[in-house]
Amino acid sequence: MIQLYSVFTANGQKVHVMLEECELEYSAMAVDLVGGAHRTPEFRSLNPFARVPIIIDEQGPDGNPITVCETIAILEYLSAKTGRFMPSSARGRVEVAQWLSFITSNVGPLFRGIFMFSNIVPGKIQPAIEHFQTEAKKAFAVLDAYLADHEFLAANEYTIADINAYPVAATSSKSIARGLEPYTNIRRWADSIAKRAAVQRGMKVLG
Ligand SMILES: N[C@@H](CCC(=O)N[C@@H](CS)C(=O)NCC(=O)O)C(=O)O
Repeated sequence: MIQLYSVFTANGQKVHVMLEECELEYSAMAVDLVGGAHRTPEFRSLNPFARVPIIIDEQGPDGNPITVCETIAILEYLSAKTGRFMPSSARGRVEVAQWLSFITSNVGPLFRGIFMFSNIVPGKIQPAIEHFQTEAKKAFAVLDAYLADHEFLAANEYTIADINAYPVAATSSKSIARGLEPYTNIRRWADSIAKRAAVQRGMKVLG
């Protein structure tokens, strides 16, 4: 059994979709970020950076429980545990690593910037919001150009790179004007992923 601590956001959805895709047994617990539940000493003992999602797998690689935080680490861990959603070729695995990094290191923080300056930082600093929106659109243009002649992000197959990117396209994109409307290739890719039953279930977890 896997214990999941998470929230109904794109970062959470990446892990929720992966758990559903891998058909793993898990129990989901919503963490009250607004109330500060992630800043308690108990929570920091799981993730010192005080962020979700986190999983605790009772059956870790050595048979003992393991705690995993950071979405990329969780996706890679579950992929290795189940032997799924990772290309068999070394070249394909490099492509997966590149797209995991591009989405999580570059695109995710841009949407976090939009969220923080729109909702958390006092004063609604419009130039900051516009800066992050402009940069997020540039990143989507890169993704869109790539998907013009690729069915999936890596190795011509559905992998954790797609699972990591899909919730950003489906959920985070709502915070830029016109959402995914200008990005026809991202829409084609996202529409095909949205048809998967596991994705449909995962996207609703904790919603
Ligand atoms: N790099 C982290 C980012 C996770 C993250 O930003 N989580 C947000 C929720 S989507 C969070 O826990 N925010 C709490 C806070 O910033 O205080 C990952 O990939 O898991």
